[in-house]
Amino acid sequence: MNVEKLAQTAQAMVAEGRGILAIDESSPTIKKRFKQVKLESTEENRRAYREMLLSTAGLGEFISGAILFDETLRQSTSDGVRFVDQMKEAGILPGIKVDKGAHRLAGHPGEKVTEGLDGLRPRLAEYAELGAEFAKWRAVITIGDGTPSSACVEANAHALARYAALCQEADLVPIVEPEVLMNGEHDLDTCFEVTEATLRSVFAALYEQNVLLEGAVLKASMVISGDRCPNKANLQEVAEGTLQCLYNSVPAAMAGVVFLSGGQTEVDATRHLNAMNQIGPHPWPLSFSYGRALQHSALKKWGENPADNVQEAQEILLRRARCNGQAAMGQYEAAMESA
Ligand code: 5MM
Repeated sequence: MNVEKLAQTAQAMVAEGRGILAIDESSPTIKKRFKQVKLESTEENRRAYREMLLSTAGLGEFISGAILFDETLRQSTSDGVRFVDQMKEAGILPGIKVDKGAHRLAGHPGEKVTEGLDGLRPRLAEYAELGAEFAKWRAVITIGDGTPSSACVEANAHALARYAALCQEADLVPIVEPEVLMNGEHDLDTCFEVTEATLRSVFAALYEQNVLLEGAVLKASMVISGDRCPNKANLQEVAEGTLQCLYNSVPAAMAGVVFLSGGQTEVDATRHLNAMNQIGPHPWPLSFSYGRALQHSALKKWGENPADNVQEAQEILLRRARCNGQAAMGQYEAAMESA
């Protein structure tokens, strides 16, 4: 394990004013996203879409790294340049999603555990060989009637920690992502309790597995009301609740915290991040690792006419990346949306 390299990469991932682009949708997820814009999920469409995103001029100013799916890591641009090489040229670190998805947790109806530990060591060695600098593993925690169970939280925390230790052994920085889903009627306080318990369990497991926190990045969900909650918390409450929760459970040694967007609108995700960074300074850089909140409008524009709308879609992506880059420094303003 190269401690210095891990710490340097982790710091680069959360460098000032930059964040991560999550484009690691698995085959079923990208099929769903393409369906919304009436596109067929063929290998060539997926390649062309990701080429459109990754070849956006100037993206590296706001995007430190991008998380790819296995298929994308092996693909090239239409000119035959490997995406990994194109990204490195643009100053964007290549990352790879290495989990095998969330599957039903036996004995716990409605709950899931993320799989993928079997054979992970040789897969990580191959990904490092292909040029990946960091990896990602996402656990899913569902708030519902009597859930999450401690069995679900602990099983996911254990898997995240085993994954993180294996990544560091291969000199890849692990992004540790325990996502508390925002689906449900629950209020902000419930989300706070579940997120805090989940994070405490994750950090206990990371400690147990000897994971180097300076060489790891937490990808967290914000503390937010459920999407069907009748009394939704406001911007300030989300920002303060999320910060309090992180302060209660995330060691200061962690290299950085990046947020997922989880179904928030693009602008809400930016405003929440900005509000948190206006309250700082914090023990760790607070940035973004958005999937939908960076891609939604760009995909919509591209999907209308993939042959002609590349430049317009790239402008939309670049604007969202810039707005989030500013939010990562607490300097976002609404006027930037139309700049
Ligand atoms: C981009 O989507 C990622 C992969 O999802 P699946 O395994 O379900 O295909 C996902 O892990 C994503 O990185 C996080 O959920 C954050 O994305 P959002 O859209 O919530 O910001």
